[in-house]
Amino acid sequence: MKIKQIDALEVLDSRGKPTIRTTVYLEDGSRGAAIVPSGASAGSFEAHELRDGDNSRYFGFGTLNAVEQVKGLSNHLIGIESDDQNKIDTLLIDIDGTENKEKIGANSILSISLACARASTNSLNISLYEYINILFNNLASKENKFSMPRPMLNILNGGAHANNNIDIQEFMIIPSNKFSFKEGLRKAAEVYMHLKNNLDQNKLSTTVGDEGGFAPNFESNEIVIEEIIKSIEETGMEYGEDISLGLDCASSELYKDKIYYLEGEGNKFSSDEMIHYLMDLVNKYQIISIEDPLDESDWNAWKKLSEKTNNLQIVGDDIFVTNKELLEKGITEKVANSILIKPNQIGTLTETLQAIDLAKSNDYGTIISHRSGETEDTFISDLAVGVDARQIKSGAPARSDRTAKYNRLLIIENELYP
Ligand code: 2PG
Ligand code: MG
Repeated sequence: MKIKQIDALEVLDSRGKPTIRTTVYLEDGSRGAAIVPSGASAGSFEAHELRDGDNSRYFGFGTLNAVEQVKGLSNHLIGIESDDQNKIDTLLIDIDGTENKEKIGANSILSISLACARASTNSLNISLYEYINILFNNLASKENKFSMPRPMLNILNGGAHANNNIDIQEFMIIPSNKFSFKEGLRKAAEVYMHLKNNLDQNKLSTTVGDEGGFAPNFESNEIVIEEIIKSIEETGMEYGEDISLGLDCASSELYKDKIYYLEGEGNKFSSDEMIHYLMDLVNKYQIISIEDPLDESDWNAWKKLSEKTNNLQIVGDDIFVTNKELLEKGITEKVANSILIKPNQIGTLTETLQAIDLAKSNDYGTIISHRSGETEDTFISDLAVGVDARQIKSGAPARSDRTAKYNRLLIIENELYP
């Protein structure tokens, strides 16, 4: 159905910072809206996020320029078929004309791109995950069915997402894939509740970080891991069998002048020492997934780490930034074996789907991800199901910006497997 009008608004994300919400109106009266999230530990190669820089509003974080950009683009898009996602995204990329979308802003562009998909879905009267599946299969090298993703729930926050002394950014519990989504989520939520009681009893803070995980001070990463394993076992589950552990080290945040600074536990590591430290953690605690173990520029160390492991999931976030050229380089150089997918790192739905396809055709795992600055928008839940991504991370099983995604998945599961 043809696009009739596009409008945008400055709204707030879960950290109280402004972001952009765009609505696409179609000629048949349907409409679709999307709100774009935003990161704190953003990779330097991410597409550009347009902020006003006007310190008299929101400390410079305002998005009024982005809103104006979207309104200005309206004229170029009116009359185009909203389900011609490739044409829309290519047009937006061409109008911007820069390498990393710095003129119009990846936030402005993505808000239009996603809102077009939503509007088309509403016009066709199908579910968003079904629509995404059609789009994806049109460009993918293999046919993809729907699948419910395995959640990775960040229940303890450190790094740039909390003001505690923990260096590792995310400690994620991962329910076994022998469970349905609903069962896995329940078990993870029970562990989260139990961990809260344990922290409380030990007089540790139960306030939460950006992604809903607890954020107390601890002496070391090892103690955090042991505390989480204890909570899993005390909840009546078998660690490793029912629930496993994954980490996001967000190491680009720890790296300066070729040294990794783990200030919280008073450690300073070269790349080789960092690999050694992390592999010790992985082996000692049977960790199954590790994201950004090394800095985004430390490719040689990434290669070394990737060679060392067989069964470990090694996830590239800042190093790949959902960018198919960087992923291509990773595949050629045998770096990592999975990619974190964040649509706002690249800026259009089409490019996001292309990165997922490239990963899947090379047997790289795909994990659809939220940002630390989130909203009520649940697009990533439908994305995970529609592209058969198998995994999603959306923070703790708490706080509406996080649970909105898990709740949407409960609804989809109920629709697919009533
Ligand atoms: C990450 C993300 C999401 P941010 O590093 O994986 O958890 O954090 O959005 O701050 O980049
Ligand atoms: Mg990350």
